[in-house]
Amino acid sequence: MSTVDTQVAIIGAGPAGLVLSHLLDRAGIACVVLESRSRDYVERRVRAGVLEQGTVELLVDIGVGDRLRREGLVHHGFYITLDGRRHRIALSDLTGGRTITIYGQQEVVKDLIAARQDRGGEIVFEAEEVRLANVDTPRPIVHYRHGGAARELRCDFVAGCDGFHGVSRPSIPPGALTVYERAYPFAWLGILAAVAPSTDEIMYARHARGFALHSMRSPEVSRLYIQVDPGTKPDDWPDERVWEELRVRLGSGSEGWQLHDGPVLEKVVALHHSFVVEPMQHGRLFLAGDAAHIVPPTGAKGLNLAVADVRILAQALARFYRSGDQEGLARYSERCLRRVWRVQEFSSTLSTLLHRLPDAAGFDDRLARAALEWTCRSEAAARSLAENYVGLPFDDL
Ligand code: FAS
Ligand code: PHB
Repeated sequence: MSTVDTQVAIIGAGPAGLVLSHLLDRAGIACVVLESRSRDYVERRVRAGVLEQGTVELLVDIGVGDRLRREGLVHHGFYITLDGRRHRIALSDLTGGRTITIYGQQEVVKDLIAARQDRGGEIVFEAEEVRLANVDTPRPIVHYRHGGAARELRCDFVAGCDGFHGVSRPSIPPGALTVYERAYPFAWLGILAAVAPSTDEIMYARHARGFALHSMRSPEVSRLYIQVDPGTKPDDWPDERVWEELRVRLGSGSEGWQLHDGPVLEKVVALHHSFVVEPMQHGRLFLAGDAAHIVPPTGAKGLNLAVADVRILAQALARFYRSGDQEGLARYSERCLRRVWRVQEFSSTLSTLLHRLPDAAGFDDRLARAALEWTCRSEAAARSLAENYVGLPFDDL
């Protein structure tokens, strides 16, 4: 049995765990990241694509922003198409110049891992059978297997950054957590396509046949989604059927706009789910990111919320190691949850407004249409949408 001592054990090398490792390193706090998958797997996993202004500023600040600055697509607005008519939400004009940046999550993860390794940081990939122990004592232990051998990581704190399906949250006694969740009666079928985006900014569409979204990853690669039933399998939708549905819902051919199709590189189905656990801490175990909360992807918030959590956690840990002051740690959950519920409310409302609801011709559908029309007409309503979409400044909440 090999035993290693550190200050903070970080479970998971997703955006939350990796950003935390950089922030702790900068504060002179020792940490080890344990990741169950291979480096290649986590660097290829296609997920988020929209970075809030605050997330970009933080990534630049920790010294992993060079490629992001070079290759990220900065957007000053996005479109909402309502039954074929396009409206632009002028994000920067409505928020005093704030922007979003399109840059794939896997690119962020690649940059974070490369920089961490360049700075001699320790990331253990393919760590198997990770198990947490003694998290309600001053010296938690993380047991795991690596290279066929049993290992122990002894630490002061554990950061549970292992996503929704990780081991951290389930290691907390059920009675100690309150779970809030909501399932949505729709899902997204998402494609990655080797074709130049047909729009200069992200385009959301509310259509009688259901939601559609045109996003991108680069000047050569498009990312598109359509609303489907939750039980849908990727093979239920042959490529041509996906493109045909996208053309209809996005209004290709109207207002002189055409959607260009191309080879489909990847096809996934993503469920819509809202989930929050309170508190986000148990003893010396602190949950961050998807390990503590899931938001429906409509607001493009998941990755950004994970970064906001670990920023607060790093500040609290730095304060503790600097002066022994535990107040930041004691208030970690409360501070994170203020932003988590703001983002949950925003993402849940946007999902309901933009998707075709089961009672498609009913009262709720009419309400959603009216709310969306108002957002496209009222500057005050558009400003509220824009402020939430670009991301509220970290210290505003
Ligand atoms: P992650 O899930 O990214 O990372 C957790 C890590 O822990 C993983 O690498 C996992 O392998 C590892 N792990 C799990 N169990 C472990 C164990 N037992 N031991 C060790 N390691 C373990 N968000 C957006 O903002 N915009 C989007 O467009 C968007 N699109 C999405 C599309 C899809 C299909 C999905 C699933 C999510 C999407 N999200 C999007 C949300 C997504 O970006 C998450 O919010 C984000 O990955 C959260 O980051 P982490 O909390 O770091 O969790
Ligand atoms: C994406 O680019 O994957 C994306 C963009 C906007 C969203 C969700 C996902 O709301």
